[in-house]
Amino acid sequence: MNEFPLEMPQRVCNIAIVASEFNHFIVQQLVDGAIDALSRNNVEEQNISLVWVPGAFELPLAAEILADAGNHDAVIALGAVIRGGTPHFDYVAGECSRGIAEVGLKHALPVIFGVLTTDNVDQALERAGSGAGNKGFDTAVAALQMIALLDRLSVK
Ligand code: INI
Repeated sequence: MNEFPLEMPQRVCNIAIVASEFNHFIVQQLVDGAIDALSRNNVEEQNISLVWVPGAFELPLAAEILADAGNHDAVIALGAVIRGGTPHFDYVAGECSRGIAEVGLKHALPVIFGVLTTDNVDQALERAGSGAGNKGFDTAVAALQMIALLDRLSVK
């Protein structure tokens, strides 16, 4: 049996983070968590690009541009869509997740979905806490694991 367990990459990785300004006080914590996870796994700041967009709806377009540029090993999309905050929650959250998935499949690149979709601010804050309770941290780990996997599967 050929098994491919989750591993970390054994090379220099270039990572792009796209983050939405909407609900900035939550998203900044996700960004901090992602950068923390990257630096704990030997990704240097000079190899991280951080791009801000107005809201989660704009994340797929920015992710597409970064993926198309071809100089990043993964794109991490971070945002917070809160149901209580908008009557068009379903449109924003739905289009965002669909678009992010589409970019990843189009480019065969890890494009990681780190967008919180919650009923209220308290739930979002719970998932943007420190360490393991931070979705940004988790998504950065997932990005690195996917880079290592794609390296081994030789699909890039
Ligand atoms: N964008 C978010 O990232 N989160 C939200 O909760 C949100 N709400 O509540 O509306 C939101 N709206 C803005 C949207 O993402 C776009 O920026 C806007 O519609 C312009 O295209």
